[in-house]
Amino acid sequence: FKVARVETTPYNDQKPGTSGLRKKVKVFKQPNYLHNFVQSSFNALTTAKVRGATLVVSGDGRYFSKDAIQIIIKMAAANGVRRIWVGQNGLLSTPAVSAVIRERVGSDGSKASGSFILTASHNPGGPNEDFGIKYNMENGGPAPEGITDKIFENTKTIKEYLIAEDLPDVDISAVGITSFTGPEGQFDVDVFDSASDYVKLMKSIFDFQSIQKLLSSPKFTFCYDALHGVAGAYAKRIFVEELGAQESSLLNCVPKEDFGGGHPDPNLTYAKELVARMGLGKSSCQDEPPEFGAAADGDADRNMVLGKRFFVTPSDSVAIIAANAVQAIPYFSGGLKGVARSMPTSAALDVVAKHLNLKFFEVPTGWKFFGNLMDAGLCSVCGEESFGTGSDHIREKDGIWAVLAWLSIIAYKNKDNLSSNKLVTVEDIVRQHWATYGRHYYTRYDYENVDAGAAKELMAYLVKLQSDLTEVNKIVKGIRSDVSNVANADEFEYKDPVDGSISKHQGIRYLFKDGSRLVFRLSGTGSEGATIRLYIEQYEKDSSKIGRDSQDALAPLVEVALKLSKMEEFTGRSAPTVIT
Ligand code: VG1
Ligand code: CO
Repeated sequence: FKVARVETTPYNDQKPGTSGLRKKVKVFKQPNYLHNFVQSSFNALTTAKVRGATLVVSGDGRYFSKDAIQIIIKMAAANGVRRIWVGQNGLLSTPAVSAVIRERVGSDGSKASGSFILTASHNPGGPNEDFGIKYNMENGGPAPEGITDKIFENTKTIKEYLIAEDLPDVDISAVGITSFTGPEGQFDVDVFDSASDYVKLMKSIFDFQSIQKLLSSPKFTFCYDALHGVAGAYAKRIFVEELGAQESSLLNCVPKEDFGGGHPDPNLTYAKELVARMGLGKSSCQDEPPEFGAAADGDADRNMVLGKRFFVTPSDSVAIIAANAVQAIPYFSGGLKGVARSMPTSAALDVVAKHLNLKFFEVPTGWKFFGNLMDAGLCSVCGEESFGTGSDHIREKDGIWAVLAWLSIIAYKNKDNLSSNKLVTVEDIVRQHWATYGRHYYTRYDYENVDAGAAKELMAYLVKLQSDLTEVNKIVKGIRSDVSNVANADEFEYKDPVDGSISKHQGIRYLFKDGSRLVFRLSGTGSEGATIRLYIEQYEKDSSKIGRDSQDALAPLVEVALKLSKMEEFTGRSAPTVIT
């Protein structure tokens, strides 16, 4: 093939957000839009990470992925990349990409040094929906801000990109290596099985035999919903073929370009079918619900865990995994190096860390901050309130890992009574946890697609308010006299303990004397308008008060949050788009 230099002009909207660049497909389809971003990414990397390198290119299979993969292959060839690895049909979950970068060795001994992941994660897909691209580094984690800032700078000045226009499209539906010859020698495209590296890694972490025993016990019933995302490519292999779950326990496990028209976000609003099957929500099924249910998002890095008629908050989930990991999961049998959560995630994990005397870190939203801690050997288990849970086995959150962690814990709690007909259920495990550590009532209100100007004004108003706590408390008491005092208010700022980098403006916090918190942030993953996220949390140690309905328990704080922020005045919204 030949290398063509193609002239181009910059776009001014290619700033990567919390997790890469996410835009409507029609934005990505503008002339050279994807090309500019890919070339800007190559230009942001050191030469050694491009020339002669091995890169992974794959994603959640959403609409436009197949076109994008062919474009990236041709551009990689022209930029001197030696090899491109592609999951069969272009499918690799985000955690599987991370695993492949860290674990896979090519037939010629090659190792990957980075990856383009093609996904807009939990955003819907299809011709009128979202596409996304992000770059992951040699450690298998998202590019740090230093790199994403450079990519953005490059997109603003780009003048040309390199492409092997005459390279034929590669058939990515069949496993195998295709070789080409370019001006600098050989270039290979290696299409490989999407699941095997990841399955191998999972088998090295968990005790598959004990999970298999649990799944084969008649008193334990199981259900998994991939929401037509890429998790489907793993669910059958792991849950059915390896662990012996019944095929009928898999819902929506055929990956689709448009996620079947749904919103591939595993929460109580969007995972409707699973929620009904689990006996939650209004339209619940007649049949006896399964004992355990879980769902994933489009790229399978998120998870929702449910018990029979019972919802596990993601903040509780990571705390419970941390509390039980050493006993229940062989990978952690030597102990935990430390634990970490994102700032808006509830403090349930903090209490476990304190109790078990573990190193603890609070980082800004987004997975890239956990990676540095893990690379430095400071953190084993981490999580976010946004249905993200994971560990240092890779450098991304991991939806299927979280499910296997929960199944391991359930298997462990039932190891002595699997033959009796009593089961220690998901709900039992969570209630026992609350009884030991106290309960963090928690809810998140999302206001999606709000006018961007109005959202900024609301945030600016809240920052301004913070300068005078006496005034804040006067307002708060005027709204509800039964909530505690605001003891502190700030904008969260993080200094990375490993590389010393500072991230500012990571969310506005109102911290109450009794440990309650209100947090306001703007989303960094949307593709249109602004999304305001409001996080509300209240800690209850008194065991007689831990069994309340969480929306009831939080009602006073919610009222304070909405009135204090003048939410309706600024946004015109009387209710959030989604409550989780
Ligand atoms: C959201 C979540 C955040 C998560 C991010 C990426 O970001 O709040 O916790 O890490 O999505 O998840 P934001 O900036 O919109 O609040 V995924 O599964 O979309 O890659
Ligand atoms: Co995701």
